[in-house]
Amino acid sequence: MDKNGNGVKELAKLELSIPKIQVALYKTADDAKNDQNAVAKTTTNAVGMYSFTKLAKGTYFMRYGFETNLKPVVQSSSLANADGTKTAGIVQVNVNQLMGFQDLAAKRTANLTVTPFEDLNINGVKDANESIMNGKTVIFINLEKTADLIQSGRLNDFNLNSQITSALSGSLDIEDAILFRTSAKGAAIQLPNVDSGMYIMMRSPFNLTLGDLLGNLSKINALVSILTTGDVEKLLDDPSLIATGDAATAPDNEYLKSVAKYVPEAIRAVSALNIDKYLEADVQTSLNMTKQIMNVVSALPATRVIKVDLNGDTYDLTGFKFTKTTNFDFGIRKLPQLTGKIFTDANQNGVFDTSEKAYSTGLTVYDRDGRVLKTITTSKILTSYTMDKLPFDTQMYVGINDANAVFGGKKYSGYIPASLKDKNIIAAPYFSSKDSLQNLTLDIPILP
Ligand SMILES: [Ca+2]
Ligand SMILES: [Ca+2]
Ligand SMILES: [Ca+2]
Repeated sequence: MDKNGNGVKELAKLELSIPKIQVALYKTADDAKNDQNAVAKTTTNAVGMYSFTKLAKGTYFMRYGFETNLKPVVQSSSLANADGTKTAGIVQVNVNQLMGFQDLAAKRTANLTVTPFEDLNINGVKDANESIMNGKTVIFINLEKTADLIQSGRLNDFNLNSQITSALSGSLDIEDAILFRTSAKGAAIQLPNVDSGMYIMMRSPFNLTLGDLLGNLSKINALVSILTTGDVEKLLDDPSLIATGDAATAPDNEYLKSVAKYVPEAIRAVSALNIDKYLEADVQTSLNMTKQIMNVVSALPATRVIKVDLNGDTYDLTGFKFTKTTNFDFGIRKLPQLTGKIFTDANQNGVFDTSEKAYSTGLTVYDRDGRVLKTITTSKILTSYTMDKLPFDTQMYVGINDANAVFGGKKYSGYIPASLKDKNIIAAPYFSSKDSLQNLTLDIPILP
């Protein structure tokens, strides 16, 4: 196991052999690349040794790294490509003596599962009646690699257009530093073959939309600009970019502003960390080493700090605790909504009777400072209306735009802020993010 990734086996660094991994032998490089016509296949034994016997003299190609928790490292005997690069995981060997030795360098990796689900009872845990939400994007950031990406200027130069196909499917890799993944088809997101390192995983401030190429690229461009400059303007200037339609990104943009402030700070802080020491340290020590980063990240909602160690073991370090796990659940709430019927209450009984007609007017939701949070025009034909994507934890006031319309329901008699004194306010709903209530019914009878 090549802990330091230099392609050389160093016992002094406790780089031990890896048991029970597959090794295959081929006559040609092409066969090795395509895993076809293997001369022989074997598996390393309990102490990580393998052997191929009774071989005719000549040149062979060995391939390894078939396991999803193993990533080959380039070493001196790795297959050389035409452009001078080398292929990790395929090694060229010349068999011309009775016995030969060949070390194979590899790193342990982790297979992670990310589950965005609708957390109906907001306990942060996926209960049996709660389902995976499709179309929710999660960003997985290797802090060290991202710091390097930014410092070297490669992030600014990164050509997103070269990633067109994957952007269409809602997942995109900026090198192996920043990964975007979007849930689909009711399945959890799989992150196979994750290198050892320090990671943060967070709900994206936007969702990548299946098939929306240009939209996805501008969203990612905006996020790249946040990471490189801490500047949120690009995203805020274009509200369509941040419309996730759920509770991780409240309409006041607080989440986004925190991302812009704290993620670049965490990336800067990782540069001061001795990452090799961190990776070798036990979990408690690594927690202590990363206090500064943890402090920064704990200010971000819906964000995890993750350590994948040199053995591929994975720990969730969020909140200064540690849990060994490869599963990361992201509880999501749909934003609150108001629904009901708005109608001319012909018989003035305060309730809707089937013969009563729809009443078309503007309906507006204000906050206490008189800012418009949502406004709709109700239908001339259909009596039902919906005002969705309302904020949590905000005192709201519902007003009928038509000042002359007389509300025939139970009058709202509570406090009305000065800024709304001249509005036709009929109700004052409030949704707490700590409460599972997210739908309110408000029928609006209008006196004829
Ligand atoms: Ca080494
Ligand atoms: Ca739950
Ligand atoms: Ca009625």
